[in-house]
Amino acid sequence: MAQLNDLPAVEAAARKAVAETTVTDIHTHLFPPSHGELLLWGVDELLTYHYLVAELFTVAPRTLSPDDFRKLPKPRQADLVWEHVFLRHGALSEAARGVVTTLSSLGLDVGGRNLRSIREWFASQNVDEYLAKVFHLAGLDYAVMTNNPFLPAETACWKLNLPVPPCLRTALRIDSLILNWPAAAKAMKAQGYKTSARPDAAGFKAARKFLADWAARIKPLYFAASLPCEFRYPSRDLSTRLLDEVVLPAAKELNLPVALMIGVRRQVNPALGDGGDTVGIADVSAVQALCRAHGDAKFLVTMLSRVNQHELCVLGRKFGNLHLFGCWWFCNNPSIIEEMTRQRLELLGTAFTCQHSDARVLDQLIYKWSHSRKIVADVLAEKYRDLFAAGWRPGEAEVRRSARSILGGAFEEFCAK
Ligand code: RAT
Ligand code: ZN
Repeated sequence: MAQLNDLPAVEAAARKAVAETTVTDIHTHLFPPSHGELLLWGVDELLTYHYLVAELFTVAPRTLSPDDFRKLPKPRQADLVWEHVFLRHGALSEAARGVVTTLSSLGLDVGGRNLRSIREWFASQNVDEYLAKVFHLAGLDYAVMTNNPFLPAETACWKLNLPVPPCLRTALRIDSLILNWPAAAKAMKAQGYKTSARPDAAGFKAARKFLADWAARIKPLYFAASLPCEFRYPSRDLSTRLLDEVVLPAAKELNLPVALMIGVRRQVNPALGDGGDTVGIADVSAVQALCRAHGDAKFLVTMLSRVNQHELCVLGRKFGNLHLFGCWWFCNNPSIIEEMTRQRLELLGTAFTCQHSDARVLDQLIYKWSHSRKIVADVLAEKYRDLFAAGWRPGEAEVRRSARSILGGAFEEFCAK
């Protein structure tokens, strides 16, 4: 084993390992090209990402209302974001810089600020080849999609058995099952399951069958739900019964983890659509109670509020059935990624997943991963420097193993448990 004998060599090895390791992106909103318009890609989709639409309305003239904006064709919406966020206000936010990184990495002259020529380049791309190119540039083996069996637009595609490239894996999204039984029951009923708005044993049995059938069809890596900051467990809400009597029994039976993304406060400004959600401080003891009450289930957890991160990290040390992942949504900013990654390494070693992209637009994989890799490399180099100074002498392979662990290896190990 090649030992690294001085401090600069150790640091360099950590940076190289993060730069070169293949990443597994465990939560995205991508779709296979065969699912048509569900897969978003290209410069107009990049510019109209809901993070940027929300930013537009912090600087747009009062004469532009979100309703009027929504009625415009996509390229016109993109023009408005380009004009107000990028040209007039300088593109400094993480979401705006991300567009710049992405276009530059594709070899486009974003510095020239010529949106028309950038659009022409995208118009000449073939989506399948482009997908392969993006995965190559981002350095990913695969990305996990978000597949919602309660949405007809998505289920219709799965029922056609369309091809899915191996770089896209599935996750079964079940928010409405946990949070809105009447809506979930209606959707399941429309697919032939014996459910009704009344939550009862027969309906729950049908719902478990629904999950098992969809799991057999799309072979998900996990079940997933994003939950409000008010989420409590146990509680008198129906969500506790649905977790205890439907979701967790199905997950245990199939040996699938349940991913819980906790802390969103939905639609504080509904006019902004997807951009209208915000963050609230959530209750980490709900995760504690779940891990304890269901020791035979596995939980992948990320939380949205920076305030919850330390408590969650400590909890990650207490339960082998809890795996922390990602710097979610409003935490996916350099300053917070750095803090969270350092905190997690200090409390958990390498038994966590430091990031996921949450990409909604294929091309975003490029910037989300290049920005995150840079920060993760800095933190890992710092930690190896400190470890070397303390007297440990790691080899290159050991450093590479650590990098891979926090960028997908630990997730795979947890799923395989
Ligand atoms: O990050 C996002 O794009 C959010 O809108 C949500 O999709 C969130 O990640 C979720 O999965 O609920
Ligand atoms: Zn998401």
